[in-house]
Amino acid sequence: MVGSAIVRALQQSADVNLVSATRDQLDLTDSKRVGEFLNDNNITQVFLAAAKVGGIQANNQFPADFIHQNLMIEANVIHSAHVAGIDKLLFLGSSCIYPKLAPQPIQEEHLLTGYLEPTNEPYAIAKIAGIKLCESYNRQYGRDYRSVMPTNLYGPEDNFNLESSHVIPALIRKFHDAKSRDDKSVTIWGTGTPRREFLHVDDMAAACVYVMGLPTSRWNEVTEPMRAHLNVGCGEDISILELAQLVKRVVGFDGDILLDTSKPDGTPRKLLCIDRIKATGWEPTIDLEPGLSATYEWFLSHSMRLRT
Ligand code: GFB
Repeated sequence: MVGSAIVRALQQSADVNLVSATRDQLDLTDSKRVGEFLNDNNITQVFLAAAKVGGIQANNQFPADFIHQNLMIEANVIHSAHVAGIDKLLFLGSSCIYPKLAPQPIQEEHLLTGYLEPTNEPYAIAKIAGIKLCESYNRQYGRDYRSVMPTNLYGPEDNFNLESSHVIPALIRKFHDAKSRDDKSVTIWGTGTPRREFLHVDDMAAACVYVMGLPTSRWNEVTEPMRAHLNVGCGEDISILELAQLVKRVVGFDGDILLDTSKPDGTPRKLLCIDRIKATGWEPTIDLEPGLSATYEWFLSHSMRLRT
């Protein structure tokens, strides 16, 4: 989802020559192939958006896959970029790197100040390792490897599989299916009280291109004193029950919303402080309701392909 959005954003610049590979063409867990790819293609900048990702249940069920695949991808791409002499790289992390009970809104400085949320700790540890890889190649070799920490993302090309998806695609699919079947209710997971912040993936892609383009002096200034990572979010959060009511309205479902409290809530709140990136001049542009409507439109036009 994020990779395609970054490609769409980069395609708007005439002076960018994009080099990309599909998963079938290049397995990022294969260090030899990654090394050859980065070495042989005359690459000057790397956007590392690829990751093994999933919602709360997938993270909880497959912790080994989440930590192993993400560590492999990051270590291979970041190290091989350095070996290939590539000076600029942008690594995408996640807001789950921060402690479960971090003060809200969460500032960049809160990294490694407390325990992580157990449902996604292995994924979060891998993402923290990615930030530290970038920081270490900068310290030891003078590279300019930057990291951005997105809040929960949504939009076109999301995963709509109910077992492995994040909450927004799950709710779009649940309400759409319930409407098609004329069901009386839709069941959502947990207590509905956790709060999440959501950013449309096109805003995230714009932020990635923008951050990659910041002059080094400006990046250093805005990320002081860590010079490691920048949060990217929309600055507002909403409870899961409120989100469900919004998706219900966007999809046009008339029935009730039920709660399955046997499912985990995850972290109680995850709102990023975006003061630092805003100070550089970047702003999100897509509000949640129109963003959800556009994502539902995308789902409708791709629903045959998404029937899994
Ligand atoms: O988006 P989500 O799966 O991930 O769930 P996290 C967010 C909240 O929505 C949780 C609730 O409180 C879920 O219990 N929820 C309600 C649902 N109904 C549903 C549903 O039908 N499906 C899903 N998936 N959730 C993930 C991390 O955490 O966030 C990842 O596990 C990553 O590592 C990602 O960081 C951004 O926000 O809880």
